[in-house]
Amino acid sequence: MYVTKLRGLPSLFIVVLTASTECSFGNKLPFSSIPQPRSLADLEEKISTVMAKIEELAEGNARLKFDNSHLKLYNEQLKHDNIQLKIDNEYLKSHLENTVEDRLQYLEAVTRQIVPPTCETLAKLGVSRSGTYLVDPDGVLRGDPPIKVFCEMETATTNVLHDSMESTEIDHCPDPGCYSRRITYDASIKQVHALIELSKSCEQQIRYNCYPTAQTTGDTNYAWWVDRHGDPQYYWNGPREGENIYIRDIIDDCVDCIQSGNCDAEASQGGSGLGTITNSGALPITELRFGGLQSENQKANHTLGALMCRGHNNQPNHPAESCSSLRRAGHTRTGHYLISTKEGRLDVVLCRMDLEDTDVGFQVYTGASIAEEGVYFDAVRVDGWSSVGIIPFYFAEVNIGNGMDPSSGIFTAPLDGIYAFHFHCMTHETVQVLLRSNEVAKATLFSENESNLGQMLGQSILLQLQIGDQVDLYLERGAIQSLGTRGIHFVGYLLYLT
Ligand SMILES: [Ca+2]
Repeated sequence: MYVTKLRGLPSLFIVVLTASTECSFGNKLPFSSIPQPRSLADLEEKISTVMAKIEELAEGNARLKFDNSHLKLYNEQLKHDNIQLKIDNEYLKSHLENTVEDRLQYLEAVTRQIVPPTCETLAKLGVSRSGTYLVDPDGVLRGDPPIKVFCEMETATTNVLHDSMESTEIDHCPDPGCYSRRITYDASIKQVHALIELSKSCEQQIRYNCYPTAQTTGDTNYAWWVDRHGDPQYYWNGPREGENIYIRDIIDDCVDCIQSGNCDAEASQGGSGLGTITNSGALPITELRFGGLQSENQKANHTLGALMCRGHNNQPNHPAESCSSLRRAGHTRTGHYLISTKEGRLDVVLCRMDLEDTDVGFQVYTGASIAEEGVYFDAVRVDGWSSVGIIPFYFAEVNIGNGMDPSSGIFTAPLDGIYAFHFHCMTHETVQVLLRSNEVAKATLFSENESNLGQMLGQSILLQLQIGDQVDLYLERGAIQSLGTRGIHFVGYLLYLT
């Protein structure tokens, strides 16, 4: 029994059981914990115990294997879930980015519809932080797109920047204007012009630093700047277009080393000047030209400031002359406006502010006009008149528009238009009076009165007159009476402008 059992054991256990060792078989079955068998039965019992332990361990191992395979599966699932989460995350990120981009684009589109024309407007809206802003001087949703400018809010100044604001050394060359620097602005020239027209004042500063240089001497214009029209300008300060204000006039201590014979840069004296061009009609400066730098010892550099515009070019007291001038005055809404193209009259026009000034249909005449001041007169005689010729009057009861000269009896049309005239007088004899326009008879008042009885005569007429046309009453024969009762009236008034 012992042998059979013993033979049935794996050889490993024989070795294990016969060995006396300090080694341990895991924590659960230390060899030292197995007591030496005292008999066969005792040995069988020990073996049985060991076998039970082995089975227990085998079961544990099987559970571990099972758990391990499940863990593997779970791990695979986690990996899969992780990949899916990454995909979801990428999608969400992409979606979020798209959403943000969409919203930014939307906000930008909205912003472009509400950008103000100048920094002056922003300041009026309460914006107080100086910085870079979008403005649209030539109008929202038309013309050129908005431009970026620097708004200096303390003075509500719009600064248009350009590529020549840093100090730039002038290249050596001897001839007048041989050095050229073209100025590129951070805005279209159309927007720059619109900004200038909207503003009350604009200016641009230029700083010129020099060491001994010939360009400040004599009467030769070695330096000039080019205005918005492409014309050279030789004044370096103020608004004085057409004058020669040499650059030396704004510079202190710039010695001519050629003329003085001292071109030693160490010994020479430098100078610096600052000029401010304030002629809005010439701005912006589009090019700088310098010359006269012959010696290596001659040095000069220029710094051109931003175009600075401030204030608002308020609508003048007199009526606007066109839709364009209304637009420059800040009107942006399409609608009917009054403009004055001829003195004394206002024409009703439709201004399509959504169109360009040059578009057909930008300014449409409606045919309706009104006189700035009416034309009415009532000339009076208090006694009769019997001399052949133009009938004069004592005074005018009403003379709005000052068309009538009572003492001469001549009415001069102040406006183009259709006028009404009426003439009434007393008579007791044969009489003939002509109503004339520019000495041409247009109507006749006639009475053949043999009875010598007093009569009241009258005549009315409508005339289309041009400015300056003259109308009078001409007594051809007979006499008219008034009997001291204001019996003679010559009345006229403007009915409609043409
Ligand atoms: Ca625009």
